Amino acid sequence: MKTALLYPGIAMDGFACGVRRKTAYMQHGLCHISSALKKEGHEVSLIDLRQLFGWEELPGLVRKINPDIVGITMMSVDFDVAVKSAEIIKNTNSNIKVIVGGIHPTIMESELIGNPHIDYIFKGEAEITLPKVLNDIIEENIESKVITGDKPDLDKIPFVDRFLFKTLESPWAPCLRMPFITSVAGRGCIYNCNFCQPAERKLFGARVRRVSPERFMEELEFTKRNIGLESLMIHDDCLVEDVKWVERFLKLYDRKDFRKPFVCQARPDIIVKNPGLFKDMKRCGLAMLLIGFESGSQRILNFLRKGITVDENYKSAEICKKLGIRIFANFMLGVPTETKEETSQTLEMIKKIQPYTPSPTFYTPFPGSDLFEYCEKNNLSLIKGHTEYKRNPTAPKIKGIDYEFLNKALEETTRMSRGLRFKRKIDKMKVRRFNRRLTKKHPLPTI
Ligand code: B12
Repeated sequence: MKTALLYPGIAMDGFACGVRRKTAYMQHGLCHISSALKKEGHEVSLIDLRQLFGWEELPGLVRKINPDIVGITMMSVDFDVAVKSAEIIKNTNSNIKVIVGGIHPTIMESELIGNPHIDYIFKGEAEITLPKVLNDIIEENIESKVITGDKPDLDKIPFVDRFLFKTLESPWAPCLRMPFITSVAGRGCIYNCNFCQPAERKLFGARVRRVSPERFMEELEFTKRNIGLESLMIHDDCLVEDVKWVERFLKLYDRKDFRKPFVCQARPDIIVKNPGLFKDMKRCGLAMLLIGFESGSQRILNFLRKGITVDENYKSAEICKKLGIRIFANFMLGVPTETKEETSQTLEMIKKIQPYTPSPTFYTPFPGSDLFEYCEKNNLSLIKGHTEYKRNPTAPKIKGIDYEFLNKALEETTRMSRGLRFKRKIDKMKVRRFNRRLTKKHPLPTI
């Protein structure tokens, strides 16, 4: 069977953003589906809207690929683009079956069920179930419009298909070198923050499943051999939650030919409880941690069910500074019920922590989360359409929040981060020099 997988991905930066290499992340969900389908002998192509210059290119591409089925992935922010893509595909060839999957269809089936251009809604993970039902979908042997996927054992599925997206991924931080790759070691999150859960539990289940450190390392070696690997981002929501997993991984990664700079996400409480682990990570290449500090107010942290304290925020930052680990600091401004005094406590925290990269965002109620339900129930949301489901601090999100005040707060954080501009500049220069030397010896691979 001929399958085309469609990555909508233009809601943030528009058409052609991938051509300009502004955003060149691969989408791991589609890439896993690709390898699972190829293993069963199906032909798989990609339609990456980020590589197109406008909607007018889509029908021609669909005709050229001439697939039996198109699978579209979607986050909430992708909704409009995904739905429009489905309509164009059906108008181009009404025989093509259109199936949507990913986080948004899993949690918001009701928004898609009546759409005449969508044949099937896929909920949950696809590697096991989609290859099994593909023929039945095409032959219209499935009665229900909704299909639910079984959860795979991550050690038993093929490596993610890194060749599906035809571009190399772009390093987004000054301390990361080319070739840069992203990776996902596990699915699910044990924490219960109300700005995220229960959406992820609905998609991946209550328990976290992780690939074994051995298999993860095998995949990195395979990638290094076939694409090259000079820096790595591990996307997991909270990789460091499983200390034993990380310790085993470090043992395997701590080799002269590896020890490449890597970044991952962490929680302040875990850093405070396990400083030794982070020391080892730093020795093995940890270049930067993306830390969810979220707020400088204990009341807001409790309101968010984050399960951390203001004190842990400060202590974890101190530990990272001592160890020489760069901090990419995530903060939320304008959480429902937040007062100006509480926002100021967050600003004070950014000022004191002096992160390498401060990343303050405007709290955004994402569908599928308990805080989204709270905003709906209390009529607090100012979000008018799906494309506004992004936390970039560009538009008001919550009623009762003074966004003029928040914008001033944002300006202040930019001023505050000037101190570290020099450090970022030096990193950039060093990495540029490294990339130049490397590409002289070995030109960057093409996929
Ligand atoms: C990596 C990541 C990113 C990366 C890369 C994004 C990318 N291109 O994939 C970056 C940093 C760029 C990013 C950006 C954003 N992200 Co993000 N991201 C993640 C993260 C941490 C991992 C995604 C992943 O790879 N998962 C592993 C793969 C294997 O799972 P999967 O993609 O869900 O795919 C499986 C199933 O869903 C299903 N499936 C998926 N697609 C399809 C399609 C078909 C046809 C079928 C049958 C099945 C199917 O099968 C797959 C295999 O089993 C998730 C959280 C998480 N743990 O999943 C958040 C998450 C998806 N992101 C989220 C958000 C909000 C965003 C942003 C909007 C944030 C912002 N700036 O405001 C942007 C939007 C970017 C855009 N679309 O342009 C939310 C989405 C919530 C929602 N309701 O939409 C999540 C869930 C985090 C959270 N809990 O809040 N993100």
